[in-house]
Amino acid sequence: MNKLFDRGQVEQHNAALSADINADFEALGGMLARRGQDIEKLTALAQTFAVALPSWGVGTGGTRFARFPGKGEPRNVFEKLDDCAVIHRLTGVTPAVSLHFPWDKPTDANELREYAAKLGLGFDSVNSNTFQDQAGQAHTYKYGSLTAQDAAARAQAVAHNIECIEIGKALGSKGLTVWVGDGSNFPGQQNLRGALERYLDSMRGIYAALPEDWLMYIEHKLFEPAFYATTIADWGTSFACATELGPKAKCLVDLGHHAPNTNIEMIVARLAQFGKLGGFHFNDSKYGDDDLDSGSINPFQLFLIFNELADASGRDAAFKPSYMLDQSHNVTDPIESLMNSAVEVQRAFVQSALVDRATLAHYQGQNDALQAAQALKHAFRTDVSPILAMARLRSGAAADPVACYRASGYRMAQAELRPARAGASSSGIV
Ligand SMILES: [Mn+2]
Repeated sequence: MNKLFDRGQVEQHNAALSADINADFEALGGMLARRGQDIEKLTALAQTFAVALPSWGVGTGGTRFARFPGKGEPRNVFEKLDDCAVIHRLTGVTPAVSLHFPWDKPTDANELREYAAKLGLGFDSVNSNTFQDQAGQAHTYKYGSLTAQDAAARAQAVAHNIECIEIGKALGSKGLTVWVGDGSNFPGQQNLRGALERYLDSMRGIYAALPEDWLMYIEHKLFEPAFYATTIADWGTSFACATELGPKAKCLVDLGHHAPNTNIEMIVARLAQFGKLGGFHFNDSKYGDDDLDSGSINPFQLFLIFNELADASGRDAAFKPSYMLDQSHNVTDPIESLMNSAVEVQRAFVQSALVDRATLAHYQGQNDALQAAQALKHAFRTDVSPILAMARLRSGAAADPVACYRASGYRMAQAELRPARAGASSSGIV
């Protein structure tokens, strides 16, 4: 458990850094005031930010070639929640966890819900898994799940999603994220239209089981594991299916699920315009679905996405897509990567609030492309770290989450408490 952080360690850590943070905060506040911006408002805004954690992210991910697990990795869903609680304790921005079934399937949902509540955690949307076969499963997903030719395999996949909803209801979740790897590896292998018709038919069965106050998130992905044609490959297909299914179906944008150089911020603008932007899986990529840490490769893209979200929020105060991290940590301590990534996404959120929208609109109206671009760059270049640190201090989190975590010895303590067990940890990337 995270008792380590209940012994005044965070307070001691913060006390040692608070003078420096106050000085940096004051200096930045003065600079922002000259631009007509209020650092107190920005800090209060930073404190409203939240991003959910993926339960599968607290274990080492790995690639299709190998996995090199670290010490003290969580071996079950309770230990995953323990690690998530540490991340929230130190960053103050990750109050909810997204579970993946059957990996995280509880024997007693109420027990799990109470356990999470004691840690100060809630549950974000739940995720189904029909991209691999489970032990003892009657029908294989080798040739697809929701789109399978075999009606029994499709029915099994629908039933699994409905079971996910039932578990999610017991946990207090309000959404189901559906990603399927269905598709084909050869031209001609599948009738492309027929596969999507079967998908929609299956999804209608799942949609019918959604509670009134739930949303269904449709996650698209360009390719992999299907390397010729993926059934839900792009935002257009996702949008068409969400529209076909009804108002409770929305599109989920996983940043890594696009071709390199795709203008993801424009996809965000389109989906927001037509009321179908449900949420995000944040990560970063260089080549494909790399699942690298958020903001590690292209922080400007992350900023531009949040710039579109700020624009959408300005048009509709009720606009509130859900935010979640979805990353694979292969060479870092997953807790450190998730803390850092949560802060990087929060950083882009705060930077987007620095954009002077009236000035930007003015330059756009004048067709002054250079100054319009500079209006964005001006916000992006501003180092808002003192705002983020102050927000953490005021929220009771750690001024420097990674430094506080390292000083605590949490990982070494877990290595003692959690001896590795073969096959005990499920970890995957979607
Ligand atoms: Mn994802």
